[in-house]
Amino acid sequence: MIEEISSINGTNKKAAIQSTNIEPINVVLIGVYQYYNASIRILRPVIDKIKGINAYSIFYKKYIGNVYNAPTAKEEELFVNIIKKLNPKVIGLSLLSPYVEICKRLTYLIKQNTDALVLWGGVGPTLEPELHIQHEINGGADMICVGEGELAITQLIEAIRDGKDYRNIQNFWINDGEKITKNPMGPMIPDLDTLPFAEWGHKNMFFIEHDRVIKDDPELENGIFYIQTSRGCPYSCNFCIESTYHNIYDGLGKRVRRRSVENILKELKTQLARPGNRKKRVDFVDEVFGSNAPWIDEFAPRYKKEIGLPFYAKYHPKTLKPAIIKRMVEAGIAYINFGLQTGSDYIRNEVYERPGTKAEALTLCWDLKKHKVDVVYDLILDNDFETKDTLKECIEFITKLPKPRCFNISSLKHFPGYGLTEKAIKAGHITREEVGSWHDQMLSTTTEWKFRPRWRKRKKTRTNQLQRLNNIIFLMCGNHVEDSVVKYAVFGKSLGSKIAFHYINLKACIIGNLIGPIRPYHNKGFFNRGSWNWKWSYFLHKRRLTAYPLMAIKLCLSGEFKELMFRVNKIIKRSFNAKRVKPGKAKSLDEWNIME
Ligand code: B12
Ligand code: SF4
Repeated sequence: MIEEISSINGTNKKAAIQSTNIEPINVVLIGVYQYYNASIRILRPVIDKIKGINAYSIFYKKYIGNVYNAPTAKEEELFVNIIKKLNPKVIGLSLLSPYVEICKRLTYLIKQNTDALVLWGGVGPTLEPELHIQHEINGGADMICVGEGELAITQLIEAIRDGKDYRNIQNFWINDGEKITKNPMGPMIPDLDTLPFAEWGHKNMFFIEHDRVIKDDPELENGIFYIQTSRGCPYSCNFCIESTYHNIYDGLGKRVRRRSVENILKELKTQLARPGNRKKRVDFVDEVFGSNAPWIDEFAPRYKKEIGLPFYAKYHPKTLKPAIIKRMVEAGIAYINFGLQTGSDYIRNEVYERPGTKAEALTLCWDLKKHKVDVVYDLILDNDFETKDTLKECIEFITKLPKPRCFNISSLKHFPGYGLTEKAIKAGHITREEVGSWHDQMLSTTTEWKFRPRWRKRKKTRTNQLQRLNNIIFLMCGNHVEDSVVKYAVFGKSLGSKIAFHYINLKACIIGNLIGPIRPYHNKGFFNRGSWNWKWSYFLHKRRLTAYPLMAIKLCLSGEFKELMFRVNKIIKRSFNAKRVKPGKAKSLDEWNIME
């Protein structure tokens, strides 16, 4: 079946259309709140290669960490204008669990303004198909795709083009208003090399944000090149989607699939050879980067020689064996990211069902220090299963980590259907209704995603004392307090310790509120030292008018004049070329239950 996709990819569409005089059919794919969006960037070229089809993609608003930027009336108007103009026969939306209300609204606008068949696909429908197929939930979408979409959508579009019945295509569920047809899932794509590369800067792309539409792909201006070299993860931590995917995809093929080194390098070379290329680093967004010996033995020397850019990769601590670290260093890794997630073996093994011990993690961290590899650790706070003892264990554990320490701290989020969510419901920490609330999901994956210290407990942290310990961990992870002070405050029994404890808790709350959540950056260069980068990036984000001149001074001092010119040019272009539109009022999150 994969050969079918490859053969489709190989056809010369334009020539084929001319020879058969087919009137091209337009298809639109929509990704919400993410300009990178791997699924849309891969699915559009898959569809576009089908004979007689013109595929377009709309990136409806971009994702900014910890900010919720609701669509404005103007943005909706721009969206409607595009779809009316393209008049597509099929429109596909890709969504994560939190974006149901946004997609429901878009579906409503599509149905009001076109006759297109509307499909929903992505993580949300794959996790909870029974819910997403309902018209009350999806605002009238006709079909959902459960699981991987490349083959299913190819077959669907071909059937529609040829006027054939499309109701029995694997992976699709159909709601025709009277009955729901549920087709079984087909096998996963065994060989990822057969897929097209994620595409950047195609003329059929539209980006909607800040009350305007942009046609030039903003991702091309980004200095980092994102690339996915695999799908799936061998582990099954119960706070992660992989724990559910192992069940959903059971029996449908090998879950972890990795592209060949040749195929990955080819994609990188193609992108880096683009005129005006600005990529200075590569970010491998795989859940767990390659650790298979023959693969890494080929990847490391070839990447160094043929690409040579510093890169980031994510691992599970268990997969980071000394031989792999050596290879990664050879290849030129800029930093490795992996999850410590907790400092307690009980929380890791029993609550998160994640293998490994803190002793192993410490050995690994010191090994990486020996190899001079920068690391960003992931840590989960606001976990409703933590106790005073487990949080104290975590504090002690952090003090043992090599310095400088760089953390990425999240606030635990219970996604529908995940193993940990079921555990939390059973333990009475959260109700099924709270998990199912799209409104809360949107909040918890935007403004509430990163941990922020709080003066008073939240429902998740249960007691004020647990909240304070969480706050103090935040302060340590942001490098705002000496370990000796924390040890004295947390483990001491004296009155002085108690005072110190409340003092550092207060400091965490003030810093957290003034500077915002921790932004993880490695520690090189003047502005990137310790907590400096965190403050600097938040400042940049919040106070642009002051930040721009400061950034210009920084670039002048470091002699990056070309970069300075590029940025000045970009700001001028953005300000003067933007169509002057009256800004539409953004809806508040509470207004998102809307169908009129
Ligand atoms: C890489 C990644 C990122 C990247 C890029 C995200 C992106 N949208 O491309 C970055 C770092 C930016 C990121 C950010 C976030 N992420 Co993320 N991310 C991932 C990761 C590891 C892989 C996603 C991916 O690219 N997969 C490869 C693509 C090709 O697969 P796919 O998206 O599933 O699409 C296939 C099918 O679903 C289907 N399909 C998809 N769309 C459509 C549409 C149609 C019409 C059809 C027919 C089919 C179809 O076909 C596709 C190809 O086969 C996943 C984990 C995972 N295994 O999914 C988490 C994951 C998606 N992320 C998650 C979260 C929570 C986030 C954030 C909200 C975190 C945050 N607050 O910062 C943001 C949200 C950003 C956003 N708005 O998209 C959660 C989502 C949970 C949920 N239940 O919804 C996941 C599942 C991880 C987890 N915690 O379990 N993420
Ligand atoms: S190792 Fe990472 S990607 Fe894999 S299951 Fe655990 S959290 Fe998810």
